[in-house]
Amino acid sequence: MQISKYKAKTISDAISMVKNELGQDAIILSSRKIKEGANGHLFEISAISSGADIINNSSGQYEDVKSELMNIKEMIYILNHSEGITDRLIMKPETLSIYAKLLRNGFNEHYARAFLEKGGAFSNGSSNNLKKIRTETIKAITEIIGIYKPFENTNGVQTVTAMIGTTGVGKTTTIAKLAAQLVLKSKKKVGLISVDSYRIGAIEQLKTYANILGIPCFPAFNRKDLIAAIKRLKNMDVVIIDTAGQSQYDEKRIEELKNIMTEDLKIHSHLLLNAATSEEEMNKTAINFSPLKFKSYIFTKLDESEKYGSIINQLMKKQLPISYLTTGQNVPDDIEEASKNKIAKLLLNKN
Ligand SMILES: Nc1nc2c(ncn2[C@@H]2O[C@H](COP(=O)(O)OP(=O)(O)OP(=O)(O)O)[C@@H](O)[C@H]2O)c(=O)[nH]1
Ligand SMILES: [Mg+2]
Repeated sequence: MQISKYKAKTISDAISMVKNELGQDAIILSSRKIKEGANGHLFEISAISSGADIINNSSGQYEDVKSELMNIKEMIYILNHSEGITDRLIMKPETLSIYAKLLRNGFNEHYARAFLEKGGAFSNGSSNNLKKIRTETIKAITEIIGIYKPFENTNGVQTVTAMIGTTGVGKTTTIAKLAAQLVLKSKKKVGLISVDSYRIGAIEQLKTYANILGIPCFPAFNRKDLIAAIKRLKNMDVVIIDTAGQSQYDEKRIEELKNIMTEDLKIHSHLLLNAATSEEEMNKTAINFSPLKFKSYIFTKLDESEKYGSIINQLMKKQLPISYLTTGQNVPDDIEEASKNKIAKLLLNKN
């Protein structure tokens, strides 16, 4: 195995030299900053070509070495895509590993950098305090997470909420979970309304849950029906309105829903977003549903998502509190009240 060393004024130049000589798949073994007299600092990289026979199958440590190499390869990829902060990242391995974790978890690159910056990762003299950088970065992330509890401390005032969101995001299932918990655990009187003028039989799914719980459930096809239904449920502590799934691109239908759930009815809407959807799609959904002035986000299907950075990306674009997280198809168990701790854990548990 031939280890080659490359020196250059910047890390990017040194990486380019490695690639030119050893190929795109070269493996970087180490990097360091060295002092070079009057010329100032230089970076030195030790590397080998990817074909080098450094893995001895019979050593018993094959898997460890392989996974280490995968990590290094990923780090090189990240460094190559970190224009502007490559030098700073490579000199602080701990910072690089937090950065990699955030990117792997779906954080938008710019936000990941901003959080690291806020965590003091790039300020002078902080290199000796890497644990602090990690703690401060996590703090910077959790600071932007707000929590909303739609059904807490209503002091006898009726809460009327509506679940809105795209088709199939989990509105009806989430309402069933919430209604069950409110009825069974919090001993609240709950009534349901289905506002769905598009699908014949749309109310059946909701009614099935309502029947199991022994709570009232009414359909409403227009504003007049809705007002009448709310009136019939005036003795309930909580009214939850299910809405027809809208395509996030169908602005006309979102406008129609706005004309049914008019502002004077003081309905608190909550937008459900599938945690697995792309950053762009999620944001487009939030923008297009914004005429309904929703009060919080509910992130659904966390169990189907491998990345949770999208939650933070969305908060960075439109900052609103989070009320619930849903984690599976089981009614009523697969729902959790949102909490900063829970979300921070989700975000940083990735290897
Ligand atoms: N894996 C998983 N599936 C879920 C979750 N929440 C809902 N679902 C499933 O997603 C599918 C659609 O759920 P619904 O509650 O009918 O969705 P909806 O938003 O009411 O759909 P429309 O009324 O058609 O707009 C069902 O199969 C649910 O069981 C969740 O947290 N995780
Ligand atoms: Mg539904």
